[in-house]
Amino acid sequence: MMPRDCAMDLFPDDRRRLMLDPGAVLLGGFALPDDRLLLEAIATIAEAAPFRHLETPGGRRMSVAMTNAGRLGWVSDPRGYRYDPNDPLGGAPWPAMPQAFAALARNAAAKAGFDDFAPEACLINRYEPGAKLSLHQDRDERNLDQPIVSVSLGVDACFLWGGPTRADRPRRLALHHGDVVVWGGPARLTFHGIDTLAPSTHPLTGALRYNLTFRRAA
Ligand code: MD6
Ligand code: FE
Repeated sequence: MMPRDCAMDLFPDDRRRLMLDPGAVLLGGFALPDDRLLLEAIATIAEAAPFRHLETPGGRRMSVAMTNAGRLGWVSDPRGYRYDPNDPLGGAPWPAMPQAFAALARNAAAKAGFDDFAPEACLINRYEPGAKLSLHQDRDERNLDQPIVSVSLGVDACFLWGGPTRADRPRRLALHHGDVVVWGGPARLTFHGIDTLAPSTHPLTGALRYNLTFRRAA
């Protein structure tokens, strides 16, 4: 079940390839053929680098649990946001990015018009019912020429998709299991977030939603 008022839940034909804005494309169901493989890889990564609730620079515990794969991982703590080659829990390098992750991200980016996307960071978000991600820009990457590729798995979510300033009232777009959003060019710094996850179940993930975001960080 979607949150009551996630208005933009489109017909399948409309969401195969939907321009959200210049530079931002929804590829509905693009990751479906890989769903089980992706979820197994997430479980393996989480054995080495467990999901954890990071603290924001303002001292609040994030409701979304996170981990990373790849040469760099995104972390937040009271000192700020940054990319770190090592997991602060234990100090070891983040688990390597699985081949299947890199290939999916590259293919999705190419389909959206961004050739040769070679991500070095994969942030993995895990949402329980009640978790949310407030409106934000992804601007901790040094290379803003590169897009971000975002993969949704599990329970449906309502994507809040704003504009270039925090004051732009966000539109609300349903994201389903297997959806991929590619975000770059003129849309790269668009404000966005995820509304509070409603209680629901998915056959492969139970009550949870996972999101992979692939970035070129440095
Ligand atoms: C999420 N996604 O879908 C959170 N950021 O769980 C993001 O914050 C995001 O979907 C940049 C580009 C695409 C995204
Ligand atoms: Fe983001």
